[in-house]
Amino acid sequence: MHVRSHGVRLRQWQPPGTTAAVHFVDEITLEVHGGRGGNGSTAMLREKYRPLGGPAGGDGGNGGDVIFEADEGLTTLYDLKYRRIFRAEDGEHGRGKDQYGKRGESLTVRLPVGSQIFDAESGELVVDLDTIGQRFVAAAGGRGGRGNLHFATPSDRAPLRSEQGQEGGVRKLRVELKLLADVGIVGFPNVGKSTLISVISKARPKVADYPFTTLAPNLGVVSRGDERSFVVADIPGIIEGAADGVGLGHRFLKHIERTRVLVILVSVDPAPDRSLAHDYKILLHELGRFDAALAERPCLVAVSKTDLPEVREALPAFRKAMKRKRKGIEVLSFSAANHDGVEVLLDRVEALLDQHPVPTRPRPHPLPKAADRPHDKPAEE
Ligand SMILES: Nc1nc2c(ncn2[C@@H]2O[C@H](COP(=O)(O)OP(=O)(O)OP(=O)(O)O)[C@@H](O)[C@H]2O)c(=O)[nH]1
Ligand SMILES: [Mg+2]
Repeated sequence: MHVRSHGVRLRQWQPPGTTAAVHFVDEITLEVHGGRGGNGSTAMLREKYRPLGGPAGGDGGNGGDVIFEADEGLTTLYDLKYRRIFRAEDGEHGRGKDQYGKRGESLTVRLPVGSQIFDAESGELVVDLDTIGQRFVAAAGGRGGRGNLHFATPSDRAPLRSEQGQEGGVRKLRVELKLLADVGIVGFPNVGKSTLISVISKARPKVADYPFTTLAPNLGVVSRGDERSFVVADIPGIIEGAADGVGLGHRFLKHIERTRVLVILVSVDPAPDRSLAHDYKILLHELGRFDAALAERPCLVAVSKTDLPEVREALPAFRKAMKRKRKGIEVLSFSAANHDGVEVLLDRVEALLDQHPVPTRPRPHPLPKAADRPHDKPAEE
């Protein structure tokens, strides 16, 4: 495909059949600036009948914080891509007549659950927003300065002293999204991964009969009964050589790195060098090349499109081969077209999830309340 950029013709490779640019971004760097604290005021009360009313300069308000919040409704960092600096509001300056400045508004930045925040300079992991609703103060606001009414002493009843507000915290951070899902669906292009997720959840990814229809991960919530649900991720197709960048490469495998269970989908493809057993082998090999732990992840193998006669014909030989080579791995089959076997597949996924419960993560710390934070404490005399 050719595109024009600044009048220059550029050659750009895209997977066959794709045209749309993808609004999926999984890494950004940004700067967060806490609001500056307002200055304390130096003022004397002078009223008509109280000429020596004393110091009356109020405190400056604290600057607002920049707060990150993990939002389950987001699956990409795209919305933040073009906004590099996030600044919370400054605190107001204190004024005369004992008036305190207003606290600066905090700025809440919503990030997808699974966003990991790193210090951009040291590379150190600052926080992993892996829990829905988790909040984290990325940059604290500066403390407001005290006004002169705090500095009166018996010997100095009219102090001219007040404090400047403090600068807010500033940090350069890198946000890397690794989606959080319970189940990852992996397979060659066109095997019906997106069709499956559209049948078992409310997700409606694009489905089409050409490879690389899916260009970015999709998440779907599978509800089972009233109480139970799990999150499934459909990622772009994997092909031989993905580790070397063939097709869409390995880029999206990181989004299933944190799943508990994989469903490896295979189906019959007209390409001459492909077979169910061949595809399965390649997929495991590519998973292992990306991350050895991923190839070891508890998994189910499922053969899709069983409504097609050629799939049904290929099934017995595949089952036999799997029994020989991979004892203990369950081979299921289903058709997303007529829903045959879909419920059984979900039962088996659920059972496997039960065997591999979520590792217990410590609950995130609640945000400090205003009264607990040093710069929010009432100024000391
Ligand atoms: N007959 C039949 N066709 C199916 C079934 N499931 C999916 N298909 C068709 O297979 C083609 C590919 O389906 P997708 O769901 O887009 O496949 P995918 O694995 O997501 O493909 P990529 O996103 O390109 O990796 C589409 O034409 C679907 O209609 C099925 O159960 N039976
Ligand atoms: Mg797809």
